[in-house]
Amino acid sequence: MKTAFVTGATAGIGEAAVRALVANGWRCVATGRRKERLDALVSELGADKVHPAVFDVRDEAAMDEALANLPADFADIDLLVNNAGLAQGLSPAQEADLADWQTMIDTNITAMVKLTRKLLPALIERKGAIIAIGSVAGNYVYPGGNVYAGSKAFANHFTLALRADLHGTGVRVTSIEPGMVETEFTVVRTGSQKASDDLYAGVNPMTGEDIASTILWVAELPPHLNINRIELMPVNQDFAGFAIARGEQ
Ligand code: NDP
Ligand code: 8X3
Repeated sequence: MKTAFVTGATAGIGEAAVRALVANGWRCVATGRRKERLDALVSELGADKVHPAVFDVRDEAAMDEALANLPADFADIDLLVNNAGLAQGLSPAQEADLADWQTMIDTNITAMVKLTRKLLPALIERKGAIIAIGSVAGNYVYPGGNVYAGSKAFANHFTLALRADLHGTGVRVTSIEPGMVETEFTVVRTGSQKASDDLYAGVNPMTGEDIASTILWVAELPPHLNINRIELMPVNQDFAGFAIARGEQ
């Protein structure tokens, strides 16, 4: 039985990924700050299938402790799913709260690279795989995207760059870059719980399950095959053109 380490498994894409992987015979280390959500996953899917690792990914000491305390059955990681992340603020750069920017950098960039670096020797030893959830926001910019978009451009590119360093090791690396997915991310992003403020309302967005099936598909490909990157959007999302302002600047 193979073992996956899925960050951000208390909600959205990560939670759906754990369900999909376990349903297909994987064991999962499921991480997040909300212990009760992880405990519920363990109750539902079984303690032999899910190990809850409760820690804030920005806390390196807590990350180290979680890695050092993996039970024997969950200690040999075959797949790292770098998923935990968030968009916070998304106001114009000139109005942005620096604390929001720092949170996104710490979570979407710093935590991801630290965890990846710590798991790389084990992943190389097992000829494992890394799947990272980047974003279309890393490929196309939009107003208010600023640091979120930058952090996801980093995620997309760091993941691709890992392929170069891991050349010849047998480790597979894939960047999955979704557009709009209806998850708790949409609430954090808009800063509102009101459905009428939901940016994704009426879009018929993708679901966590849509992305989880993609993760599962990539994870189960034959070992000689590497998908470098996948970009997905709901049909109702597309690219905007250039914005043009006329007159004196
Ligand atoms: P959710 O808000 O539903 O889930 C986010 C997950 O990340 C939660 O499990 C949360 O766990 C975890 N997380 C966030 N901050 C921390 C932290 N400091 N420490 C530990 N865990 C943390 O969002 P999604 O499922 O949509 O997002 C998952 C990934 O997908 C993100 O990287 C996001 O950027 C990306 N993405 C999302 C898109 C979308 O439209 N939804 C589109 C493209 C990419 P907890 O709060 O319990 O700690
Ligand atoms: C967010 C993707 O399309 O909502 O990562 O900006 S999108």
